[in-house]
Amino acid sequence: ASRAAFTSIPLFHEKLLKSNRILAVCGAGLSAASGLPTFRGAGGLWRNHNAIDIATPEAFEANPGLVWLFYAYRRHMALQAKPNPAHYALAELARKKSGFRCLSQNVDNLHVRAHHPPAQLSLLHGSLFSLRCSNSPTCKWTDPYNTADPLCPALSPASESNLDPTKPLPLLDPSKPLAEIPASELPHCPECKTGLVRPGVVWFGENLDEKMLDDIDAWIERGEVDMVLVIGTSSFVYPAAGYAERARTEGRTSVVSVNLEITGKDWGRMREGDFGFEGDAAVLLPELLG
Ligand code: BJW
Repeated sequence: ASRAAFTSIPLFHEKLLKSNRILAVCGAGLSAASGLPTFRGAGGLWRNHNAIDIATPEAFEANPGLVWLFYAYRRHMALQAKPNPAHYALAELARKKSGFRCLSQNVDNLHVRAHHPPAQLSLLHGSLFSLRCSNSPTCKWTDPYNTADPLCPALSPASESNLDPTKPLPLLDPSKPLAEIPASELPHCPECKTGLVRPGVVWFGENLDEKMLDDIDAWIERGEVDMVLVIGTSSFVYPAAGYAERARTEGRTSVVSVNLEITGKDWGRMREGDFGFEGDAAVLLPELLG
């Protein structure tokens, strides 16, 4: 197939019209237009730390104060951010197509705030606004929805941030020392009293929710998938990165990439019936799904 066929909006609309079993796999690029930075590439640095290195159980173990400041900052930013037209377009698609299911790696709660039907949404990597005990699974304490900002007095420097990139903030200036927060000043589990409270997100090496994964597997195995939308993700991180190929049935499933940047390698991997739309998901999705 030619590049013209891969990028044809009329051909995409023709396929979408005939599709009901649709899977979307979303990543940080979906929320970029809401002002929230992605992990890899520009914006993937927080102070002089690589965001990826902070998103680990080892980092939390070594310096929970630093990791909490990062998450407190992300909670604060996500609370200020608003869902963008791409989140609304996906929520609308869910209402139009009963067979649509959205898997999102994003933890910013913007799908929920765009009223995405919950039964058609799986938050693969958890949520910034759920809390659990770092002794889990031994200690079962969780707080499924907590938007306190700041979460505790020691984390208040993170709540002075704003979405205006023209106003650099002391917290984000790597030349300004970061307050060292002792573990004693961080919230502790109200149940076991010994564990630190931690964000309810999934870090590298941690398991995703088993029931959710079983549920996704069952959905994929239930029947052939008409279309997989891969939106704003670098597709580096598993299991999310594997779902497009897992759900593909040769000759039936269209895999559709929506990304600010589609590489030569990505184009090279496309098969007949696939699509690639390069640009801001917040602009493209309303046009594609509307
Ligand atoms: C735009 C845009 C615009 C920008 N419009 N587009 C199989 C093989 C190899 C390794 C593994 C494997 N299975 C599991 C592993 C290990 C590991 C893994 O995948 N490692 C890889 C690095 C290879 N996976 C895990 O550990 C997972 N656990 C697991 O599988 O448990 C079982 C197991 C463990 C160990 C071994 C084997 C099995 C857990 C993964 C958890 C990931 N956690 C994080 C942090 C979450 C909390 C938080 O948010 O802080 O999740 S890391 C980070 O990466 C975050 C993201 O959700 C995730 C994905 O990033 P995403 O969303 O793709 O963002 P970016 O920045 O990478 O890309 C943005 C994209 O948007 C770019 O393409 C831009 O071009 C684009 N873009 N602006 C459209 N406006």
